[in-house]
Amino acid sequence: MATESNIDRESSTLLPVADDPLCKEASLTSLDSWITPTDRYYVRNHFSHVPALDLSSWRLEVDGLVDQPISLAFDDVARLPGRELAFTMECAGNSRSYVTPPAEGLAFRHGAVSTASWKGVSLRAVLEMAGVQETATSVVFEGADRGEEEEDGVAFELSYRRSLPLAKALDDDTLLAFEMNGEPITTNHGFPLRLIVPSWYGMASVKWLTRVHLTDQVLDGFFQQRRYVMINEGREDSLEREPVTTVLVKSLIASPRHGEVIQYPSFTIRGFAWSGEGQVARVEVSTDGGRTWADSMLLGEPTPHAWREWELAWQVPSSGHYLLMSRATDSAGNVQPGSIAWNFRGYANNSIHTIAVEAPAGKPIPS
Ligand SMILES: Nc1nc2c(c(=O)[nH]1)N[C@H]1C(S)=C(S)[C@@H](COP(=O)(O)O)O[C@H]1N2
Ligand SMILES: [Mo]
Repeated sequence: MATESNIDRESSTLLPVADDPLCKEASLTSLDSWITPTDRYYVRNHFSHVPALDLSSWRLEVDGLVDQPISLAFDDVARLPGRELAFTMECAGNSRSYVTPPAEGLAFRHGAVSTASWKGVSLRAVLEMAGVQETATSVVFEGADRGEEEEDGVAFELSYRRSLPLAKALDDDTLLAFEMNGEPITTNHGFPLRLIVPSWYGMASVKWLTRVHLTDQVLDGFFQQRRYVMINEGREDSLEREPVTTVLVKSLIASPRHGEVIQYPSFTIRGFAWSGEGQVARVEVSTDGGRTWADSMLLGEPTPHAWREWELAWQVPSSGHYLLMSRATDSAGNVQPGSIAWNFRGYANNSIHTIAVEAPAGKPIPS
């Protein structure tokens, strides 16, 4: 498959989405390994300012409804019992470019999803050091990045803040991570410490973490109430602003890529599938635009928080144009839809991935 590996090499760098704030996405053909190498992992920043934090002066403040507010140095966190897990992180805005009619927000194609091995400590261990008071119901996380946003023509300065329900914060797999793929987390991915919230869309995993605040209030923050809420079609005053939380079941075809001229008569279609609501139970593939479906083979072992690779050996019947689709089902019975219910910001687009490929006329190329 010489041609295919050439394609992989050509497109292995991240694709630009925005320069300011910096946002880059993976190319689908570069997603050719279960763990995404850090230089191929998507980047989603909200501000121009990317904090360059100094390890010796950095502190993590834990305060609010706690028995004892604490201020931790990096080593105080790093010496707690370690925990490492593989987690597939997907931006809630991934695949937004394919929402119709077009939705507000950055034009991510399908590459705002990546998988890394994250090492750190359970957030729970740090919360227990401070002692969570009985009245606390949620935990607010603050990053060191600051910048401007604008609403109704009024500009204001803010930092990146998000809250989690206390029960989710106390989950053993909610991590304070300091290593990504065996190295200290890089500047763009949140050095020196970031939150990792498995099963939830990426916005929950706060980077450049400096403060953890226990509270009994609902956070009225910009990134909590104005962004990452579902604003569906309908009258403004009847809107139900449901928060964006758990990642919906989804699969992508990583190879071939859209528009590829494929080798045939046999071609291995491969990709990834994931769900925040359970394990991936099956991934079906259609090579005829959705008229018929075949079960792909799930590769490797299931893991609690990371995607599953799948493949299907396709016997291409003849030259021509083909529409390939993949459709995942999770263990909770959720199936990818043909299209999503439109929402104003185009969040959580988990509709079936469809690509067009061509098997050229002429002599089939033996593989
Ligand atoms: N402090 C801070 N944390 C943040 C963000 C941010 O802009 N600032 N972006 C969030 C969003 S929307 C996503 S999808 C992920 C992206 O993480 P990555 O850049 O490491 O891929 O980080 C989240 N955490
Ligand atoms: Mo995101």
